[in-house]
Amino acid sequence: MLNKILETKKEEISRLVLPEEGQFTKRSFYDALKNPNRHIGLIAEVKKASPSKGLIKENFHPVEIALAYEKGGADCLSVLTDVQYFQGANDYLTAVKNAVNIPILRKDFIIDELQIEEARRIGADAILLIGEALEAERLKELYDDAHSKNLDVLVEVHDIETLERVLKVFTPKLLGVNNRNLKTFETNIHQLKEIAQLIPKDTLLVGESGIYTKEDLDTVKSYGASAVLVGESLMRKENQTEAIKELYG
Ligand code: IGP
Repeated sequence: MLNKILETKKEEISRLVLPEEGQFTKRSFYDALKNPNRHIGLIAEVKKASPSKGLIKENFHPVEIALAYEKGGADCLSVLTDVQYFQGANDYLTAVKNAVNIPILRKDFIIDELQIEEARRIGADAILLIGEALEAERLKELYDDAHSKNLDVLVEVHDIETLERVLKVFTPKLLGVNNRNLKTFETNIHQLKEIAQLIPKDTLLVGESGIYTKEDLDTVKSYGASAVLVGESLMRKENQTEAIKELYG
């Protein structure tokens, strides 16, 4: 699946036309997670659909969802911009940025500097870089490029092998462990346990995917995560403010 998505991205990049510069104030994604509102930080994801679950939210209104997340005390938001596989859009991110006051992660499959410039221009405060999608040296180049554009970076890995490959080259400030296996789509929150032990102590750890309950939250916290990234379980509820309150108990 990941390979298929990356093929699509290469094709998209070949015909990418950068949008006009927008007028946005940069918000620090990293600082927001470093000083979370609750005992464990929350990146709440605006997610309409996914390749594994299909359509998650009918009557999808990204700005309403984002405002409800902010009201519920989310520290940051993640907005899917991939069109083909996640039914996301750059316009959703820009609309959300203009509506809320918290930092926003552009959730997409970034493999080129052009996409980073695009992220900046549409109003993102941070980007995602996926360890399984890039050579570690290339990941570091894109990581540096994003920082030179004043964007924060969430580096995501799924397994220990990828983490070790990345750590040989550099130490990310923010590291996400995706509990979802991108080959099988299965999620296993215990994926974090072993990986967490290998993470340098100044790196902020984010547990991603497959988090549904307060127990899950407590489990990933006990494994050392400072924050979680939650999409589906919050999106499926009627009211996203209440959904966050329920999750935190
Ligand atoms: C959210 P979930 O299981 O709560 O909906 O997961 C987020 O972690 C997931 O959407 C995600 C993702 C990604 C999506 C993690 N890494 C990379 C697209 C690309």
